[in-house]
Amino acid sequence: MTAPTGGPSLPQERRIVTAIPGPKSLELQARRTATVAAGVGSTLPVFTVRAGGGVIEDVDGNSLIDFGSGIAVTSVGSSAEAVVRRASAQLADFTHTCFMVTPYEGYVEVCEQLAELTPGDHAKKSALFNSGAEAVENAVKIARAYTKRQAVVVFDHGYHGRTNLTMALTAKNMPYKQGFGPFAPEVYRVPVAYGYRWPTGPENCGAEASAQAIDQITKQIGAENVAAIIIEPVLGEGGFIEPAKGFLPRIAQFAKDNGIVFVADEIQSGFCRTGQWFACEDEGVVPDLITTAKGIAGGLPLAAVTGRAEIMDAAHPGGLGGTYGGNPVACAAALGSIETMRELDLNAKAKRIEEVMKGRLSAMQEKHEIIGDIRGRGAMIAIELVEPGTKNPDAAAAGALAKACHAEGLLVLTCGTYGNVLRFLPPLVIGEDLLNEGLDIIEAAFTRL
Ligand code: PLZ
Repeated sequence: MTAPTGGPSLPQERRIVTAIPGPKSLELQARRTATVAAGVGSTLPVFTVRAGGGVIEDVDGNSLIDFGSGIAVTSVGSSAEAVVRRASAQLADFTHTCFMVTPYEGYVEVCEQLAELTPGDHAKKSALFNSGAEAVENAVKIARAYTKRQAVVVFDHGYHGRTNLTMALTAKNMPYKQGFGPFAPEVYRVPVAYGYRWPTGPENCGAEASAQAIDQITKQIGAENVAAIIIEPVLGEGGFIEPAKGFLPRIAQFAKDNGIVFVADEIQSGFCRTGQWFACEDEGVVPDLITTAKGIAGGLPLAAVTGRAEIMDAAHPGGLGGTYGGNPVACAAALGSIETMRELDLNAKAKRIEEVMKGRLSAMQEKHEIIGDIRGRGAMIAIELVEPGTKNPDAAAAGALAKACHAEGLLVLTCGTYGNVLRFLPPLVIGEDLLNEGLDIIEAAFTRL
């Protein structure tokens, strides 16, 4: 791997000088608790002062290895040179005009890049927004305008955001939906091909799950009423579930045959995260619309809907937008982020991370029966923890392991419908030494558990 990016003065090392969190973080946490709403959580309340490459430095002088990338955002690192340079220059020129008032080139350039990078060689257009949830909401608006239909189909274990419509699209109740209803209507959930938990085994899963999903759509909703089918090509918050082979192409074909807009939500899986620009490329699926956010802009808030020009143009002028959507600083950051991905070949980096991680995790699985499944692609890798000898989810173990890693200065995240998945999302620019050191910490945590 080439040298990681990040502020040049930020040493790429793990350094633990206090308890985690340290005294200064605890002080800040007390202030935070007094003023920040309880509904906004934090995985690990160490307060950050600098971050870049593969590390996060806190107010107490600790340097943590980052296996989270701010939830799959800082693929190029949290202070990538091209992102900082381009965003700073843009900040000095102008911060905002509102693209709907007077436009600027950066927005157009990002849309050009999206047209080039997303799958398919059809004519494409994009619209830019601030957050992933907003992109998904707009994909639904566009699909409804195009099809003049209302129903939206989503999948078990799917996650699409926290706004009212995207809460409805999201599968898991706690913590995302509990107490926040009523939810938007005309949203229908069907089975997904979760190989590890499929009753007749992973070999049969793709065919059987797609047949079940299609049967439910046709019998319970009516294909002619469906505007959009929305799926994450690798399901993120739901547990890094790669739909069993055959499932995505079959569902995409069904959508095509029935005039339904097929939407790939690549907000977590996109932009080199899985070792390809977009995860749906793995099975050659070409979505009608694709939603992106997170990794696109190296940490600045930017999101997009990209897709077939005729579908994107179905919404009337003025029908899409928002004050800040496609903010010029965020667009400059996106151009810096995409430049970095190309220059450092971050797809190759992600594939190398997969190789290293899966090798080490497989060796751990041989010793620790609690590791039921290892899955994911590129630098989107997870292990599902179960009670030994069963497939009963062990959420307590996932929590305990994450805590043990945090105490040693490795930031890891959990996920999964059952809360029993440990997920690893390192920045793609992490050095291989740090990657292995992080895996050493995970291994030691398993041994101690
Ligand atoms: N679609 C596939 O992964 C965001 C959310 C974490 P926003 N995932 C992390 C949390 O607890 O809020 C996500 C995603 C997929 C949509 C979204 C929503 O993106 O930018 O958080 O709105």
